[in-house]
Order: sequence, then structure tokens, then C-alpha cells
Amino acid sequence: MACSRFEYVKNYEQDDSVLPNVWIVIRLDGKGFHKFSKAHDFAKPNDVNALNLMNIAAVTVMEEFRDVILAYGQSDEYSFIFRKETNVFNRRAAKLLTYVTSLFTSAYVFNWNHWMQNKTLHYPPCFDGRVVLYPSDQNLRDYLSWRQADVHINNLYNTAFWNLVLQSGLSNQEAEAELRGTFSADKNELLFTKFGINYNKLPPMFRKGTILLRKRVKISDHDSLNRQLIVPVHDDMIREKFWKDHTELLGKYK
Ligand code: DGT
Ligand code: MG
Ligand code: MG
Ligand code: MG
Ligand code: MG
Repeated sequence: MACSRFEYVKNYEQDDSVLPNVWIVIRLDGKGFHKFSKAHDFAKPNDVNALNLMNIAAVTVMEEFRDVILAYGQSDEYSFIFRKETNVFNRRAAKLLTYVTSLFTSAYVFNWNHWMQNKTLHYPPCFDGRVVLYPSDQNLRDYLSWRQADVHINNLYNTAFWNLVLQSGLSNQEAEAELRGTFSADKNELLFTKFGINYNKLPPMFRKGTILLRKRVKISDHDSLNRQLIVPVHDDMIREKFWKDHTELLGKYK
């Protein structure tokens, strides 16, 4: 390629490649989804279709980026875990972040009509994104535990809150006052005694979020063809058992 005298400007581009040998986590979060979920009449506290739309957008990202070993989503957020050794885009942070964020966003919009039953999309949604690096397997596990503990805390609160509002007819302020200072056990008790809801029997997708994993699945009895599929699970990543059941994720298990 011919060089022009303008080419020196390339030297102004900064090298933003991330450290070798660290887990790369990209987390996306919907911008202003408090408003977006209202504007599109999402079911409260959980809209199954909206959550599945998030999951499909995340599957699209995993299909494109083979080095994503696991993705985890809840509410309006999704985290993508790239294997430590990935060399995709030479580990350049901006490339990784912008490709993942824009593909996720376009897939969200692309699949909207199918999952939201042709509900009108009133304005273009967007997602922020960040890159976080974790040096140790334990850091990565703690990161995922943190996000999963978050969904538990929020979902228990939101389930109690919306039952007080929608079933008991309390105002938002009254429901908030009722729940102020309560512990998890109090909210479980309230849900059970007031509304006959056993929190632990609610759909696991609501309580635990969605983990997308790559699994080899036998597709036919006639031959030994295996196919890699992306499967959703709603297990507890805080427990040791999850990592024992999926030893391939960390490559080793001690
Ligand atoms: P941000 O992220 O700072 O731009 O602001 P938000 O409004 O996106 O806040 P965030 O991300 O902390 O919280 C997510 C919001 O999205 C929260 O207001 C609840 C709403 N949301 C997420 N999933 C659902 C759902 O399935 N149903 C309903 N009704 N709301 C949802
Ligand atoms: Mg936020
Ligand atoms: Mg948000
Ligand atoms: Mg959020
Ligand atoms: Mg180009």
C-alpha cells in the first residue's frame, strides 16, 4: 500500500491491548432501562420475553466470538467471559468492547419483534459497556458470584414490592416504606404469608439469572456426530457444585 505524507497520524492511535493471561470480562448494561421497561410495558417485576430477548442477543455474541466461554445475564445486563488466552483482535480493549456492545445491541433490536410479539419499539435502546480484567480464577468466580448475588437481592425486593403494589393495592411509597429495613427472611415470610408465594419456587431464570454455556450435544443416534450448542442454565454459581459440574470452564479444578 502506498504511503502518504498523512500517514504519520496513525502514530497517534494508542495501544490499548490488555494484559496477557488474564480473564477478560465485558459487561453491558441497558441505558435508562427503568424508563425503557416502562415505555415498553415490561411485566413486573420480570418480563419473560424481555429476558429471553436479552438471552438471544447474548447467544448471537457467543456465536460470533468463540472465545467467550460463558455469558451471564440478569435484568438489563450481560457479562461475557473471554478465555484467558484469547487473542481476538490482539486483545485490543476498544475493539473488543465496541464489537461486543454493538453486536449485542443490533441483535437485541433485530430480534425484538419476534420476542416482544410485535410490540412497537418506541425508540432505539442502547447499552453501555466496560472491560474488566481478572487475574485469578477466584477473582472471576467472585465476580460472577457478585452479579448473581445482585440478582437475588434485587429480585427478592422487587417481587415483594410489586406484590404489595399490584396485589395489595399499596402505593409505591407505601410499599417502599413497608419493605424498609427488612431482611431477606422478612421478605420471604411476607411473600409467603401475604401472597402464598414460596420464593424458592419462582422461576429460576428470575431468581438466578441466565448462564450461557457451550456444551457438546449428541445430535443423532445414527452417527456419532456431536455438535456444540449454546445452552442456557439457571444454576447457582456461588456454590462449589457449579464449578465441579462444569470443570471445562476453568480448565482445571482443585
Ligand atoms: P442506567 O443503567 O444507569 O442507565 O439506568 P437503568 O434505569 O437502566 O438502571 P439499572 O440498570 O440499574 O436497572 C435496570 C432497570 O431495568 C430497573 O429499573 C428495572 C428495569 N428492568 C430490567 N428488567 C426488567 C423486567 O424484566 N421487567 C421490568 N418491569 N423492569 C425491568
Ligand atoms: Mg447502571
Ligand atoms: Mg441499566
Ligand atoms: Mg442494570
Ligand atoms: Mg474498516
